[in-house]
Amino acid sequence: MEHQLDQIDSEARRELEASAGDSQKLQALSVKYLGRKGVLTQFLRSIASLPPEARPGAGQRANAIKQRLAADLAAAVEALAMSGRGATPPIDVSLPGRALVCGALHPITQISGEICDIFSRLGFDIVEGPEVEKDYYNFEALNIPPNHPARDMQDTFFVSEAVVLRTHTSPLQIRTMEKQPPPVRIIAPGKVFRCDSDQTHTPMFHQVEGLLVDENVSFGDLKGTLTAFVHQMFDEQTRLRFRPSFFPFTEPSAEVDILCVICRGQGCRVCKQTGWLEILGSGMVHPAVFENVGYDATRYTGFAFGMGVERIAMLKYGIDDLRKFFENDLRFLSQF
Ligand code: 2NM
Repeated sequence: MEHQLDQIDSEARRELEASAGDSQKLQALSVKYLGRKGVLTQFLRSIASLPPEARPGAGQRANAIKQRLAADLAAAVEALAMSGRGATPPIDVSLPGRALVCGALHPITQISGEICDIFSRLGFDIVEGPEVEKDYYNFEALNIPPNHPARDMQDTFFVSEAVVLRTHTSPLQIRTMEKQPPPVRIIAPGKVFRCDSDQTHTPMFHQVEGLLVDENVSFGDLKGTLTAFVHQMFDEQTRLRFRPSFFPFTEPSAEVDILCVICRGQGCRVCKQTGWLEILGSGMVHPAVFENVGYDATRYTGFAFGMGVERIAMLKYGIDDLRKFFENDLRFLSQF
């Protein structure tokens, strides 16, 4: 019995020495001696059939051999791994690095920034303010009467009777005029909210509105400023037209159309066969608005305008579905 253990021990050590540089051989050795059907495991099992007085000695001896072999095997595997030749393949320093996945600005943020940059260069300051507004700033001060359709529960998110989610960024123009005397040249970008949701409307979208007030500001200044904007935003050749319109806060009012970017004026589905695309609303600030903020309407005049950022982005990039901006599909977003 003792002789058999000695043989197992010396054989195992001889094999370990021969396998030291090879992780597969070391693994096989571990199975051969220590595995469930391994040599030592089976020897330990066979002890039960020895005469009782022989069992303790044989058991102790076999366990000691087993433990030493396990420790030596572990040490050999560790040494191999440290040498870089083991189970872990050596590092290939010539492999190209992995590119970092880099975030980017959302296309709506980019376009909103581009619009603001154009007006900044024309001398406008950027102002921001609350998305939750008093009814006064969102409607009343802007000359929107209590029975106006824009005030309908259907279109406006009410927080309480006198507080709403702003439906445009014009409240910022009122807040700015309340705080400072003319001249005023500001641009107000931000989120706005309307109780509306279908193919072409989302309950939240982005607007940029602008306001310029001074002495002797004319409709010609409005036309020149917005023409300069359109030529920088689209391209220098873009044709545009001013079409009479109506807003409660401006008089006279005009909407600006550009020649359809899809059909170049021939008439198509996108421009509904008109050859033109509406891109913004504008007008000369209504004297009633000046009165509400304490400006002298006999001394000052001004123009204002507003545009939807999603709409500008769709026209500029030829995107046909507004909802793409809100789905956060990186395959779409990373194109910009
Ligand atoms: C528009 C169109 C026309 C506008 C007017 C004002 C204010 F405060 F001066 F009265 N802010 N924004 C305005 C005028 C907005 O958006 C389509």
